[in-house]
Amino acid sequence: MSSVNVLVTGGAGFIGSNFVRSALGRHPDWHVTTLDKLTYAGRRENLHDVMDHPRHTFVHGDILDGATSGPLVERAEVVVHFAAETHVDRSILAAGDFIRTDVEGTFVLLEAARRARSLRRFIQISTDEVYGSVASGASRETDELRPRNPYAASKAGADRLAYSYWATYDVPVIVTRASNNYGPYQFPEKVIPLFVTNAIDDIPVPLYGDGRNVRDWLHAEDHCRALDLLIDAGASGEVYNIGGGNEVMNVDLTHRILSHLGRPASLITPVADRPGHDRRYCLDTSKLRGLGWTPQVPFERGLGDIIDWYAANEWWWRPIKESDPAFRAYYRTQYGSR
Ligand code: NAD
Ligand code: TDX
Repeated sequence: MSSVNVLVTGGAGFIGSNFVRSALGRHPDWHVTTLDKLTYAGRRENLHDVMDHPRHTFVHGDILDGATSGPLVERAEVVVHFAAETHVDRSILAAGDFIRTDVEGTFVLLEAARRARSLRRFIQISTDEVYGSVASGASRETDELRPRNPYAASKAGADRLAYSYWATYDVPVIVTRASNNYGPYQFPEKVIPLFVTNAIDDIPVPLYGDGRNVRDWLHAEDHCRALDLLIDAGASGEVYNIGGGNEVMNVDLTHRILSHLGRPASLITPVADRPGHDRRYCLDTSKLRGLGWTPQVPFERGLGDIIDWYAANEWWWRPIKESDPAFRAYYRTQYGSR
């Protein structure tokens, strides 16, 4: 069987590692190459069970380094581009790496994609944050982009740059805009793993502002299934929203986490709001559903299972929270000396 060469950038991060694992399991004809810089968020442990898989190659490198990333793109039939700086709060503290990796890094990959001879799909992983805050209704793919924080703006830049390489150079780009993901191996700076791991340790969970901001939760497995479908059935030059359809207010999410773990509501500590905090995201997913996708993981079950996963996998998160100097320095900046 001849193999399909698939390049996954950022494959050692949260969603990327879930994608690499599911791709190797679902596609016996794929050879997957992971290209990852291993920033604070990228970890070999995230791929521990597939690192030595016979159809997986791991390359430690920076997408901005064209000498490394260029030939990998040129050899690929499918590129799934996850690599990015991804945490909104960090982008508010310092935006430089977001512009460099998310915008310029995407540019380096797209330039290589112009030269690629067998490339049939370039998936640009964008985000629902590019639409900005949505007071009511649901964002459609044709809606105006109004990103409101440096992370979202850098992703919007990359999103439109990728689109322009389809319109101008016929690179087979698809742009995906997913809602908030949850699942295993999510870095414990993001709300669900942060709150779950704090609660396990009986330490306060810092809820921003009035806690009434709304996010729409999508299980990483459902995200991966959507990407699989789009690689085959999506149309170049198109944008697809990927949303779980699970709108939850942060304060309700927090209560659910605490109650699942049998921890008291008194752990909830209101803290200063995130500057420019988007109130609500919500995606209209009818375009993707029209291709036959529906989310498979109900949020009630998925949230419970993922809380149990973090409880059972302290080997993964405890070293990050307790001894990773980058995490500790960041956490101190955000929340003081806890
Ligand atoms: P993450 O922060 O967990 O992982 C990012 C990965 O990219 C890490 O492995 C990191 O080492 C790698 N990386 C960063 N800079 C790099 C560079 N210059 N060269 C090579 N590798 C580099 O992120 P995530 O949450 O898995 O998000 C993955 C993608 O999905 C991002 O593009 C993000 O914008 C998008 N997205 C995320 C969510 C979400 O809820 N997490 C929702 C929608 C879209
Ligand atoms: O300590 C916290 N307290 C809190 O109340 C943290 C870290 C977050 N929050 C709130 C802010 C948000 O309303 O929880 C919500 C979720 O926050 P994050 O986990 O930081 O995610 P968000 O800002 O919504 O962005 C995520 O979804 C879109 C990802 O981090 C992005 O990469 C993705 O593009």
